[in-house]
Amino acid sequence: MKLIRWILGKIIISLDLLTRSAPVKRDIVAQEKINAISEQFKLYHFNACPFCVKVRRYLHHAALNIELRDAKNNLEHKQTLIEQGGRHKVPCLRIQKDNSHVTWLYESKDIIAYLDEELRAI
Ligand SMILES: N[C@@H](CCC(=O)N[C@@H](CS)C(=O)NCC(=O)O)C(=O)O
Repeated sequence: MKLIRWILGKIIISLDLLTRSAPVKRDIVAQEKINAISEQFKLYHFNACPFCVKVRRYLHHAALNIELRDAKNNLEHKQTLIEQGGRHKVPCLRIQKDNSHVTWLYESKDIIAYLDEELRAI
């Protein structure tokens, strides 16, 4: 079972890398603005989780440079996600705007919709 999961994980990661679309191109000023906004977000993920792949593909295409935090192999990130997010479930987006309180957003579909809305509002 573990081996099958490992093989499936490798297939998912390879397919993702082989079929990624090119990132959108922005002028430097616009991209720097997006980079600054991206610092408000951290994506807790597992490398081979298909839902995480979906979100990472979106980030790649939208050229959103959001820090990825491995919540499987990095025990500190795993613990933080469980204690502060409330569940050891990925993907999960940690949102902290202007030193305000932290929000944890689960569900790949909701994360993409939220970030899309953020981009639209810029
Ligand atoms: N509907 C969720 C599914 C996420 C999901 O099932 N993630 C798995 C890893 S691939 C997970 O974290 N499972 C642990 C759990 O559900 O507690 C989404 O689209 O984000």
